[in-house]
Amino acid sequence: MYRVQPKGFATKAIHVGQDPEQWNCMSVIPPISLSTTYKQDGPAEHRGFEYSRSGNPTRNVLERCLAALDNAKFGLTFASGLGATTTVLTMLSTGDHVIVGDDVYGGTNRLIRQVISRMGIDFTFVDPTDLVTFKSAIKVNTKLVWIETPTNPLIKVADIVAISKLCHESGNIIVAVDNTFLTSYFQRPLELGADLVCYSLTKYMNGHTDVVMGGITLNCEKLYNRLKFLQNAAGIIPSPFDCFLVNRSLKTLSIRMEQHHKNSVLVATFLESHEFVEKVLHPSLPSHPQHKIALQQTYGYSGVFSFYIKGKLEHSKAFLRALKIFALAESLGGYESLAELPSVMTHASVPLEDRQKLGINDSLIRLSVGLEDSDDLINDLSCALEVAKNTLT
Ligand code: P1T
Repeated sequence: MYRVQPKGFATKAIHVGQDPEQWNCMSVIPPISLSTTYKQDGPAEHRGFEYSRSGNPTRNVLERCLAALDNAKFGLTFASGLGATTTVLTMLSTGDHVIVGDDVYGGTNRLIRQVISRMGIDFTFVDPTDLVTFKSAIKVNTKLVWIETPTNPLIKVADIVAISKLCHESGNIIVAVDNTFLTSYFQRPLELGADLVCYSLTKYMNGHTDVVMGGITLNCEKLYNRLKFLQNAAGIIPSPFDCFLVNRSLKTLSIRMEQHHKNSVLVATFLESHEFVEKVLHPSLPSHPQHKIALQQTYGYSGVFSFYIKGKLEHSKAFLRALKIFALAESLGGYESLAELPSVMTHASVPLEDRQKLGINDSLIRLSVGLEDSDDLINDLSCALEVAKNTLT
């Protein structure tokens, strides 16, 4: 059994930051403030807003609500999930060292290897489920740990309590957890000891596949002030219209996540029993290596998981082409079901040697189970597996 979700999440999602009294017109739904600039009463005398990059009323509403959902003091939003990651990494200086989970989103891997490492910042990629190796990777100049849990696309579950303890005992290391796959509804890393929670809000938090955005929540005021400064100084901000959309989407986050959980468990259980499936990677299944940790630190699971099909690239391709309800597309977390092949799509930029070592091969298929009827989804997968099975090589 997963942890029991405390009451109050849905109420916070619907009300925090939304008080109609803050607007002259008493708007129940927060208005979209498109103005790029705000009239000042006197030079440098303003009423909270001066220029929309440094602060915007619609963005403020969303940032307050996001913080509340993680029981955090502060929230910040960015133009994309990678924009949030970039902003965190720009807190570092030349000579600093960072430990990164070995299985992270391909774009995060590419940002680190091909952009940030050129600025004289040193990185070590480590399996976040192997605490012994993790500990030995810590150096005197380690300033940041960046992990995803569950990881993308291998769905490894890291022990946030243990990693945070290790990092805080070993020095002043900031622990950042990318919580994109579970959202604040199913996992709240700050309560488990992490310092920063990062999101691709593009995924479940928005959930409607129509906004690209990133977010950070945190409790430390000093870190917040630095990140708030960088949000304005580097300028990787979201548009007010997108903030409005994500804020609207948060109102249904709890019910969407409950349904993603139900559907994905049914689909994963079906796949695990299928003769043409080698292995299913889903934290709700007792066969998952970190199943117990998942139950201890989360309140449930979302719709994204991976499985190995029996066969080779041709079989994976035949399967993906045969799907009718699942769309063959990158991304995850929307109400619609998606399927993809990480080795040639989302994780193609991870060096081949690393992919081989990790197990991101041509038989690994990632699903994002949406909110359609589970019977229809299972039927779609069943028919596509049949096509793959009958593919001659
Ligand atoms: O796409 P963007 O909003 O910039 O978010 C980047 C990102 C960060 N963290 C995780 C765990 C992610 O999965 C992503 C984006 N991932 C995909 C687009 C994908 O298909 O995996």
